[in-house]
Amino acid sequence: MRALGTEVRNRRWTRLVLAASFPVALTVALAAEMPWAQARGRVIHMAAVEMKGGTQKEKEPYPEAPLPPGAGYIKTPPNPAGRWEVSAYQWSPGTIVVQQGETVTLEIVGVNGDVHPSTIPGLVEPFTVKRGEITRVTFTATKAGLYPIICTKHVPSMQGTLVVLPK
Ligand SMILES: [Cu+2]
Repeated sequence: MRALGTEVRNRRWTRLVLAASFPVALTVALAAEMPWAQARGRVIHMAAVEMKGGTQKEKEPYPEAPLPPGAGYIKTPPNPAGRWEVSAYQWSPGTIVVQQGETVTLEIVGVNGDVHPSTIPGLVEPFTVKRGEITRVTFTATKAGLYPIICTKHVPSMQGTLVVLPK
């Protein structure tokens, strides 16, 4: 009786495992059926963002020294109410790590700034990220190393790093 009980429990357990793994198996099977799903490889989500901060000049004096030139930094002197602001355009995340030989797709959404003309020299053709839109950049990094992810408009701050780890 005891052995039978165990068998029934095992069968129930097997059924449960099969039921739970079915959606996973289905997803894998569907992904294999769709060439684009394979071609995209691992999807890495990124955003073009503008970090912003500000304060009152009475609390913190406005720093008169200019920031490095380029549209990446914006510093606004105190307004009539005494508030000043500073912002920096960046990629989020700023560092992307992939394996040598791995196919990945950067899926980039534009959040701040209207357009970001961009490039990853030596890896992909130039591309543009627009606010409210998704830009997908697919590549296979065959050579290990560090590659800059550059927005040519918001220099010098909007430069990330793509790390291709050696196999
Ligand atoms: Cu930009």
